[in-house]
Amino acid sequence: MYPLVRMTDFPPAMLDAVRSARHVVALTGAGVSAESGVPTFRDAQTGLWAKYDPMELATPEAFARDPALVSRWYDERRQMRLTTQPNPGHHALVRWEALQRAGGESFTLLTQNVDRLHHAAGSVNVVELHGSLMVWRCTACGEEREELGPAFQQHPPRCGTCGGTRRPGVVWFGEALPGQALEAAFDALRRCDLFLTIGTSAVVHPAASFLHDAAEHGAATIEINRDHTPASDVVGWTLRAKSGEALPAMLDAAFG
Ligand code: BV8
Ligand code: ZN
Repeated sequence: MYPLVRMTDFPPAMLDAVRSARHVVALTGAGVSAESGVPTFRDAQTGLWAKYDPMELATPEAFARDPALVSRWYDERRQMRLTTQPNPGHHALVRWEALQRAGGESFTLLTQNVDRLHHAAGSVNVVELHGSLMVWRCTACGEEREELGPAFQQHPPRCGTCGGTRRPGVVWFGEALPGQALEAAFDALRRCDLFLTIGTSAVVHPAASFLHDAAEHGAATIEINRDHTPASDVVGWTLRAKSGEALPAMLDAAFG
């Protein structure tokens, strides 16, 4: 049986772990952006995309087979993201990072999300494990640009410098995570004394293994998720709640 925590009575030991942590690492997934209106990665696709499996589309093979289709899918997600705002869960993580830094401690935000809502909320030390939907990279010369404008006219878009084909700057299934991101993640995991897994189904690797790495180094572990996940059975505490409610409530209970 896993240690299910209700929002009304946070265990004192859990609040002590939050208060006393010197190196906090928070791993976030699509559930943290859900309350901003961004569909989670595994939510049933809607409309035109209902007949596609995101696991199929988020691959280099899909882009090679039908670059226009995959470019359109990502551009639609990019357009949708431009209409969204960070939610109280994002803002609570910004508050927590500021509290840690004010106390000379550290806070590392490892995100699987590609929507840059953590940046929009004001998080500083963010490690994008799976790249970003808002950045598009030329497959020929490698030029990268953050795209905050209207839908592309052409799918896939062309590089302004060399005319090459541009792709979304995300990490697809079967692609290696950026070396720098992995290095930053492992460095933070080695030092962390409190690890949180928030709004992620905890099935995508290597991010899903970070909880085990942290626990191996003796970190206390907390999950915040609306549903049960494989992580629920191994964490110290699991809050069955929405991150936009649980994070602010937990910080208020711990820090006032
Ligand atoms: C790699 C970008 C090697 C694109 C994504 C070991 C074991 C098994 C498999 C593997 C393994 N190692 C590698 C693999 C293969 C694969 C993998 O993990 N497959 C799994 C699925 C079986 N991994 C890879 O391919 C990785 N690459 O390892 O490369 C390599 C090395 C050298 C050289 C070459 C290769 C690459 C993985 C990255 C893939 N790209 N995204 C895009 O976004 O389109 S992953 C994708 O899934 C998203 O980024 C998403 O963030 C991520 C994880 O999903 P979640 O964030 O968890 O979202 P999900 O919808 O699943 O869950 C949401 C959760 O929130 C749910 O639990 C829900 O209940 C909860 N929730 C909802 N609302 C709320 C909430 N919780 C709280 N509050 C709420 N309001
Ligand atoms: Zn180019």
